[in-house]
Amino acid sequence: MENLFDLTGKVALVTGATHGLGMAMAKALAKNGATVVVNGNTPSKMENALHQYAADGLEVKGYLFDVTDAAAVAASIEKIASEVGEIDILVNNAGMIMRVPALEMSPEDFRKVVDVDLVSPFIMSQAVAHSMIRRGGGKIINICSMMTELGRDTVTAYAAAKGGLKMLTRNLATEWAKYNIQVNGIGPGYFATDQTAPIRVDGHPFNDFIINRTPAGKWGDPMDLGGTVVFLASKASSFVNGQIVYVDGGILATIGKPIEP
Ligand code: GCO
Ligand code: CA
Repeated sequence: MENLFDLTGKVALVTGATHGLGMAMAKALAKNGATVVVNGNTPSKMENALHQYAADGLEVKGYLFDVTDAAAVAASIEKIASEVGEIDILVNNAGMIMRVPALEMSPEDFRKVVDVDLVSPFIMSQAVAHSMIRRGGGKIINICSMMTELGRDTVTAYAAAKGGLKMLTRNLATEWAKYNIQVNGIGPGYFATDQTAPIRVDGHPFNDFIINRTPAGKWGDPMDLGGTVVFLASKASSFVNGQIVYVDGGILATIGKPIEP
């Protein structure tokens, strides 16, 4: 029987994949046969990341560029096409968060978060779409968040951007389905990464809150995203379009439970 999840012969680009969830997803795609291109923005982080991939026996290619810079993106996509191959799978993972009360947040900071978390997935998607259309299809996967559906104190800009990313996903799916491009999203719950390190420390009220709020009773392991990203990147999902798959240990299914005294 045909393996619907096999990614052999496909080129996948994962943005912001020098660490954290991006790295875990890039590894999952590589382990399932894809040729993986890793994007980052900091040379030292990229160097360190390439060592980590190699330590796992994975040969990935690293490209440094700023995903918010449309000209840099266009040039890099062209360079990747000639050096590695045209992109079949794009994972828009690069993101940023600022935890600032809404009353104190400057418009400049708000714009910065929206630029990285929402505008850049648009720039990236548009940059790969032309070649996907020419070659008969492709896969775009936008990394959303619990904040795509839920609010939380201090993350106004992030929530606004991640909510917008859901509708970017649906609208690109609407416009590009006819080209056999599937545009879907993954909404990770709370994962043990650098981004959540400041709020994950033992004894921090937020740490207890998340564990209590998550039916699975724990922070996610980045590798828990592997199956979903491979599914959405593969033939297995060829009629799945415009969906956000939440990988959250059950958070969105529940109102939560009382805190035990
Ligand atoms: C926060 C967290 C979240 C997570 C994740 C949740 O401050 O609440 O950092 O934003 O990073 O996106 O899905
Ligand atoms: Ca190919």
